[in-house]
Amino acid sequence: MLALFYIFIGVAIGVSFWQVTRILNLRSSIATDKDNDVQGKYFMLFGVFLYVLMIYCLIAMNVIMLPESASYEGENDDILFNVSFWLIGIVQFIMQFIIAFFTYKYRGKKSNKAKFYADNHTLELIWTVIPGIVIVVLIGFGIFQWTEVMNIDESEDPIIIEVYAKQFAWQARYAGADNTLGLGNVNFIDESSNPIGVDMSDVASLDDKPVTELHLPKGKKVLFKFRSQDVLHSAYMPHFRAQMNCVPGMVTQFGFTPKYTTEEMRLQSEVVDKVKRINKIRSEKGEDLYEFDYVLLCNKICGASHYSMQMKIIVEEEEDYNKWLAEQSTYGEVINK
Ligand SMILES: [Cu+2]
Repeated sequence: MLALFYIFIGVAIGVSFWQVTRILNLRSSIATDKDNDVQGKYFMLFGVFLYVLMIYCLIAMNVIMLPESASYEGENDDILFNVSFWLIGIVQFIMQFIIAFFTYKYRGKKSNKAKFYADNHTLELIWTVIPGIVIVVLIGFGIFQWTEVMNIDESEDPIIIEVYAKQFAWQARYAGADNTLGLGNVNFIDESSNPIGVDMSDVASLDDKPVTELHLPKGKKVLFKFRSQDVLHSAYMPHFRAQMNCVPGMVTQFGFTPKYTTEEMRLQSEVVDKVKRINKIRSEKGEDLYEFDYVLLCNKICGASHYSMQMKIIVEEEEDYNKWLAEQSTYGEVINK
């Protein structure tokens, strides 16, 4: 398939060069009605080709889209995405036809005379006001959604987790029994005993729990706070529709409420189909089979091993989550060992 694509690109570049040389020859001649007729029909054909390509992409590429949002807040992201997608899709479907058809309909003819048509206030009002209203509604909805995931009310007691980025790994810290993260600063970093620079003189640090895997309880609001040690990273949790830059020298945040446990998500038909497709490719290559897991990725090209910045996320029932969390050691316990 890729080879076919390269051949297509090669042919397209060749045809472009050939056409450019033909344009240079045209300087000495004028296009006839027959030329315009042929070019107009070619353009209509090109329009049909675009429709076929678009419909093919819609069907063939739909399978690589993410499954349903695994967070309650992400549902609004999906609504916004779908509304924007269909709006743009319908407008472009109509415009594509108008561009192709009018190019043919008004092709050059010796007998035609151009009409002088300066402006039309009604038309201009329509195509300014309608897109204006649509954009205000879409952006307004986006701002509402942004506020919902950014301004988490800490008095409502969300679970607070720090996600720490550095080239090229994620680390995380749970806020412990007091649900307050101890202070952190790069000056406290010690690669062997304190890799993420937690301030051990802050009493809030002692019950914090460092972990290498994220566990989240289903149905409880989680507030993530991000730090970066070195360069810009971006914490991306695609299944929850969440992404935030991790910026050295400052703390950024977002929050969401997980909707499905990992086990529930594995049973969803969209996920089952996706896993089947991936495993078909993997087994053909003789690779290990894949099992669905939520994942935290880095979505900022932060260096050579950027792609290896991944952390597994497990969403489970609250009971299992509490059990797992109780098994994790606090900084205080680690120091006293
Ligand atoms: Cu990164």
